[in-house]
Amino acid sequence: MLVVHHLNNSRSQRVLWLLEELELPYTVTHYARNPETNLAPPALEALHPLGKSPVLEDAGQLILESGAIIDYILRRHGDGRLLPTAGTAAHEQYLQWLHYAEGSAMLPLMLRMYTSRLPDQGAALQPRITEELNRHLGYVDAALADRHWLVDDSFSGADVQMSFVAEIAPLLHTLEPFPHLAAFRKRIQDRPAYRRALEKGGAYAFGPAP
Ligand SMILES: N[C@@H](CCC(=O)N[C@@H](CS)C(=O)NCC(=O)O)C(=O)O
Repeated sequence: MLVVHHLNNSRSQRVLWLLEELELPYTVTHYARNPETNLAPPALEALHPLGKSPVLEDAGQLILESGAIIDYILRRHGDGRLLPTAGTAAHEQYLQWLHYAEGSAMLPLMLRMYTSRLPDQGAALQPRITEELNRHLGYVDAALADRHWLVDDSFSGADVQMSFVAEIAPLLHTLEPFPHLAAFRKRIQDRPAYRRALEKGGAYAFGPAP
C-alpha cells in the first residue's frame, strides 16, 4: 500500500491528486505545520533528511521530491496512464515540465515569498524578482495558449507537477496578464479527482475559494 506523508498547505497536495486521478489505493499520514513558524513538525525528519514533504512510502522504500514521486507513481503504478511513452518527443517534454516546476519556476516564487517577510520587503530585490516572475509565468502562459494541457494537449503527470506553480503564483504575484495560466488553474481545480484529493488532504490554502 502506498503511503503519502502529507503536510498541510503543501506541495504534497498534488501527490494526493495524482493518486485520486489514478484511483490507486493509498493512505495518508498527516503532518501539521507549526502555526507560528509555518515549518514542518520534527516528525518528518525521521523520513526525510531535510524534514520536508511530500514523502512517498512504497513497500518500505521512501521516495523524496515531488517530481520524482509523480514519475515513480506513474512508472510503477500508473499502468501507462498520464505518462507519455518513453523515447517519444512527448516524454522528453513531460520530463522537461517535471523538472522545470521545482528546478526553475519555483525559484522566483520562493524569492518573493521570503523577501516579502523582510522589514522593507526586500525592496531593492523586488524589481528583479518581478521581472523573473513575469518571465516565467509568461513562458508557461504561452505554452498553454493553444492547449489545455502542457504535453501534446493530453493531461499528464506534467500538469500535476506544474499545478502547484499555478496555484501559488496568484498569492505572490498576479495572474491577470496570464489568462491561459489562470484558465489552467481553474481547469485543474474543477477536476473531480482534484476535489476528492482536497477532502483527503485537509487544509490547503492554495486551492479554489471555498
Ligand atoms: N522540491 C521539493 C520541495 C519540498 C518542500 O520544500 N516542501 C515544503 C512544503 S511545500 C515543506 O516541507 N516545508 C516545510 C519546512 O520546510 O519545514 C519537492 O518538490 O518535493
